[in-house]
Amino acid sequence: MTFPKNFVWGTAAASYQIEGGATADGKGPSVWDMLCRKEGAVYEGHTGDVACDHYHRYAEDVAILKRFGVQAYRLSVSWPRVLPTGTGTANEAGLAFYDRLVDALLEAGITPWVTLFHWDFPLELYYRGGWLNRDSAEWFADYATLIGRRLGDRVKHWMTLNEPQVYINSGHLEGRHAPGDRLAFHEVTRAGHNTLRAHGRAVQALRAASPGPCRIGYAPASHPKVPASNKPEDIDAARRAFFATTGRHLATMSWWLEPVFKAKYPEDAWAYFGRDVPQVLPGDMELIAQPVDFFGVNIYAGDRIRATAGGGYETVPFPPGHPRTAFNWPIVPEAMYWTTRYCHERYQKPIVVTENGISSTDSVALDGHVHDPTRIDFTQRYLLQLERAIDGGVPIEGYFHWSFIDNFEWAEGYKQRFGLIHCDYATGTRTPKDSAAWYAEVIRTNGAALHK
Ligand code: IFM
Repeated sequence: MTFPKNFVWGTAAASYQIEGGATADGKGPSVWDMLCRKEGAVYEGHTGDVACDHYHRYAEDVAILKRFGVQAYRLSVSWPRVLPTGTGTANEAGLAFYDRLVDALLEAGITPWVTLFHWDFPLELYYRGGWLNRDSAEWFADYATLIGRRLGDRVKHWMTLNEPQVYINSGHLEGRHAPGDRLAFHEVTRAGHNTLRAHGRAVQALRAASPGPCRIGYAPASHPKVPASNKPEDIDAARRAFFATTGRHLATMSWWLEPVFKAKYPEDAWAYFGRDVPQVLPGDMELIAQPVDFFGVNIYAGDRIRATAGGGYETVPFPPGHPRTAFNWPIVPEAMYWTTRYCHERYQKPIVVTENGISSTDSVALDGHVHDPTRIDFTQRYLLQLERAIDGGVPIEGYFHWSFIDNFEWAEGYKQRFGLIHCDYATGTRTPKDSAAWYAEVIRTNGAALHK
């Protein structure tokens, strides 16, 4: 009943969601800077222009992470901050910011885990076709080389892409996320293929640029499916549902996992998408399937699945009043157990939970504190299920709570608060929530506090 001795306890955030400094020191615009200016695209017209002003307040933020005993911090680099037009001449001031941040973390005894791409795609490259352009893989490789060379002496943990499901599907098919497009489906699969090629090229580039050994992973979203009962047929039904293709979209798991871990697209999707599948040139699948060291997975909500007569399965609706987050996502702690288990069974990679957390309607109370019992309860339940997976033999190396601090929740603006630390966006004041102290105790006891 214990987490392994070297288990990594972390928190996570991403550049556009917290940094602000949208035009500071030569930063170029990203597709999110563009989308935020489009009327109606983001809740109440919010933007990431200032966000938590982490660009200027990073030292204070690192001090807070240290105070709560956080062992590792997952950050992302803003591509247009370091390469304002996406390629070509680097912006020294932007690179210097990540130097300072990484140095401050190391100085505080916190291991930086760096994601290369968490959705802030350079606007200039979007005008050159974005992910639809086959050259995007080379643009991304050059960016990866730049960052690997600059930070690789100090950063040993990398992730290439965060949740391609979301920026490709919501950004290019549904138009809800940047760049806000509603493309034909064959174009969406092309964009997806190129971003997967970019992942492969980035793995190669990071390995080549890194001065010593490093660990490289990938952080897709998950759409957890949990069995409605412990009956073997329901467990198998949930497994099949988890890996299945169910619609003409790319918000699935297998489309993003099979190429990376098995060098092929899933057969069911390939057959179903028909003429809309991407053109795969010789060498593409080998490139996409560059060996990675860990499988990062982001876990939030989930569906309950049961087997039906005749070998099918169906989703079991939640009963009325089932607990939900402020985002209205159902709370399904078993998602942690089944997702990590199904992913490990199939791909046999060490797993890191690169995101997990809850949005709630937190505010500073009269007593000056932020009381967020639902976050504590949510995290405790999910972590107990993670421990159950570890006990069951799944090699899980770490857990990153999303998020370190309240931040810009994409199309939802600042409405959703996911942080362990409350941010007053008008003043920038940081107030640790009750959950931050609770999580500190979980970290300090290597998970034993979960049983109190
Ligand atoms: O805030 C996002 C994050 O950027 C990607 N994963 C899900 C989080 C919560 O929606």
